[in-house]
Amino acid sequence: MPESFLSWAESAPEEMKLVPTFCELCFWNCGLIAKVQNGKVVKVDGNPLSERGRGRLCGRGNAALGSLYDQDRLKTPLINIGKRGEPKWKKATWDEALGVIAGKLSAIKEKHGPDAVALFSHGSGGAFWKHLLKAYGSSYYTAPSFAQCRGPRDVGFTMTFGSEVGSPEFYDFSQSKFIVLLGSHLGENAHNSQVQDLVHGLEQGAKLCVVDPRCSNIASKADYWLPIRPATDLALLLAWIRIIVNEELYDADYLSKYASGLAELKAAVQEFTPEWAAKETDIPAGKIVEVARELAARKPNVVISGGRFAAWYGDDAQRARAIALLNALLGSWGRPGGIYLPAGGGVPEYPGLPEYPEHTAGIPKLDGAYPFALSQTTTSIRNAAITGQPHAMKGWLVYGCNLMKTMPNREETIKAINNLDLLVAIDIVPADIIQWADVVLPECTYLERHDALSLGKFKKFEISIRQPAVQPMWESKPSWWITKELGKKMGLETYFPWKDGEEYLAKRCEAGGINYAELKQKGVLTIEEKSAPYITDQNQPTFDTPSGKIELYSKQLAEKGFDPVPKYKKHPQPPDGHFSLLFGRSPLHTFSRTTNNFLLTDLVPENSVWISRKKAKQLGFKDGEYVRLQNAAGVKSSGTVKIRCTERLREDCLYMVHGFGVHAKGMKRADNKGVGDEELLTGYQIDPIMGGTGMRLNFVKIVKEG
Ligand SMILES: Nc1nc2c(c(=O)[nH]1)N[C@H]1C(S)=C(S)[C@@H](COP(=O)(O)OP(=O)(O)OC[C@H]3O[C@@H](n4cnc5c(=O)[nH]c(N)nc54)[C@H](O)[C@@H]3O)O[C@H]1N2
Ligand SMILES: Nc1nc2c(c(=O)[nH]1)N[C@H]1C(S)=C(S)[C@@H](COP(=O)(O)OP(=O)(O)OC[C@H]3O[C@@H](n4cnc5c(=O)[nH]c(N)nc54)[C@H](O)[C@@H]3O)O[C@H]1N2
Ligand code: SF4
Ligand SMILES: [Mo]
Repeated sequence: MPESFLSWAESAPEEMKLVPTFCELCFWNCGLIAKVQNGKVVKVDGNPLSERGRGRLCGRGNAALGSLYDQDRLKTPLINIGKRGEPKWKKATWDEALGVIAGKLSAIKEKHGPDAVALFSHGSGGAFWKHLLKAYGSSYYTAPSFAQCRGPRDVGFTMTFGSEVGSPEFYDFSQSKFIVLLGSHLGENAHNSQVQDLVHGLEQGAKLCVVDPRCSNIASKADYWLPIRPATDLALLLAWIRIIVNEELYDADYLSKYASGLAELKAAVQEFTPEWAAKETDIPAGKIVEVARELAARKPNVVISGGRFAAWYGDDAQRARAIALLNALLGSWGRPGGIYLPAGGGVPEYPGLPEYPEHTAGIPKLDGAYPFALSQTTTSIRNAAITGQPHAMKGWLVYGCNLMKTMPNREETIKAINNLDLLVAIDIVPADIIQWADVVLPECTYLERHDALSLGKFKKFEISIRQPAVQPMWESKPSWWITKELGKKMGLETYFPWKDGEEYLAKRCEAGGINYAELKQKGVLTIEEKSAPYITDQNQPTFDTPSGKIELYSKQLAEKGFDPVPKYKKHPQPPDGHFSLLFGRSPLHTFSRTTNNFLLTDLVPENSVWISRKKAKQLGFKDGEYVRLQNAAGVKSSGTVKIRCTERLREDCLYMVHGFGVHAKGMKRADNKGVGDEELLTGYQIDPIMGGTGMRLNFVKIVKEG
């Protein structure tokens, strides 16, 4: 037993203090209660008041102490006096580090204007950085969680229903009678309450169809597992739409009230017969028809979900639209067991803040080429940094994003970074991106800080508070403090009037009529007033599309030269000797965020590459053998990964979980463990509708080590 533990255990135990806050080991933000004794967090439990977890935490959430007490954490601000990518670190005081940043940001603004600076952000503290960026005068706020994740889905649904499907998603799984998951491995994707809802729905007798080239954990519990040929999901979806339309299995009353374009939709899908789709997808025509009829028989209490990660093949907004169309035809939007209508609600910003400076007039938009980008894309910002077009891009603030691992084509990211005058990384551990930063700022972890509120639009509106369970360790600081101090150095102090994180939260609550003392004590407050999740005579839905209806045929897409009803496009299949590279999530890790967490690395220290047992035998590979991977463009993985032979995968695919293959010496447990899928994702295809990057189109072979 380590000595430090003994000395702690032997000191007179103080009374246990309970601090309600919320988890940041992923973005579900489950409410938790930290148990604190003698100045240490000794355990975390789920907060029963939180709709996101309902008293439970997932495996990662339970491992909070492994992140908090990770000795590899960033401890002081750092300034790189070496080269980018081969850093030599000089420890700096906060005053010195923030001074360097403020100086560089002012110089960039003077020479190129404020729009030459962008913020990449993922996580709750990002709100303070966004505020700082806007006060500085830039509007370039971006995140890989849009263009490299759920952006295409949000756009596909917005084109159809006029609104997104939400995050957390408005899926009413617990009351569903039929659930279809396409490329979504819910359960391994461990979004807490959503997994609970799915399990509850199945217990109540919901039928489940999982479309996945891999027999995922959830596929193993399904009534139908359809092992689809990768990159052909749209063929299956269009065939299902055709069956439902031709056999009039749709919800006719619902469509006549709320939708437009049924006749045009019907005409557009006639070529997509089940027999045609069977050839594309490898799923027998009879099965395609059977599932469509079973699904339609349970309308409107159905959800068809394409998961959250939607950046697959570059025509992803259209695939998402096909999924939205199926939900629309079966009347699931606004119905029990379908997609519920989220509660309204909000909390005002801190009162009395000055207006942000006007956005620079006449400056060309970075995403101008993608007419339906709902959010700024990372790739356009990267391109601007590489080319200087359509305007200069010289400074990046990177908050909680590990861009070296989360944007496709690392070479392009490096090229862009090398053109910058400033890269600031705000992180908690010395992750891959840190090696490319000029200045590194150590944020304290979520158990040590106040943060922006987390607002949840569930059936009821929910407000969660983050508050420190313990004091920040070493020199680490919360974002509300870092941005305030940086703001001061840049002459922006009027934008940061709060005394501290607590006063910031208390004032916002006061402005919104929310009892701060109660929030602080309970951790989560639920507002019932605006709750009306289902359509009734008194509760009619509104659709924020140009026509005010659900658009089965999209005029706005047609007007911009896109298909008003999705059309199928054949995607390349693997060349000889290669496999489609599939990737997903480890239930016990969040991307690379947790790969150094000592509680989780004990359980899952590295990833493996799945291959069908038959193929492995043919190619002479053994279970447990370490190999390298090489993509069709000739790029070889820098590390090695263990083979896992399985019956649960198509023969033309390989599968691995994302997050491993960290290359960061300071992260001792994670460095060089396993292989990162991103090293092999050199190819990507941009969605012309919204700028998302399809990344599932890379083909890979296995090469013997040595
Ligand atoms: N534990 C854990 N949970 C997480 C996360 C995490 O890091 N860890 N991350 C969260 C985030 S941000 C996201 S976006 C979600 C992502 O979670 P999901 O939305 O569920 O999506 P993916 O990770 O893309 O899903 C991977 C599955 O898609 C299958 N697949 C691959 N190619 C194809 C194809 O062409 N067609 C079909 N039908 N299936 C295919 C793979 O075999 C795999 O089973 O997970 C969230 N939840
Ligand atoms: N190749 C490939 N690329 C992908 C994906 C994939 O599966 N494969 N998935 C895509 C998806 S779904 C998404 S959502 C994006 C996510 O991509 P990103 O937005 O880049 O997010 P993460 O990978 O979560 O970034 C994690 C970084 O945040 C740091 N961090 C953790 N906690 C804190 C904190 O409290 N404060 C601060 N300041 N930093 C913290 C971690 O140490 C790490 O460096 O990636 C996308 N890109
Ligand atoms: S799902 Fe797990 S990791 Fe994500 S917020 Fe909830 S407990 Fe934390
Ligand atoms: Mo994501």
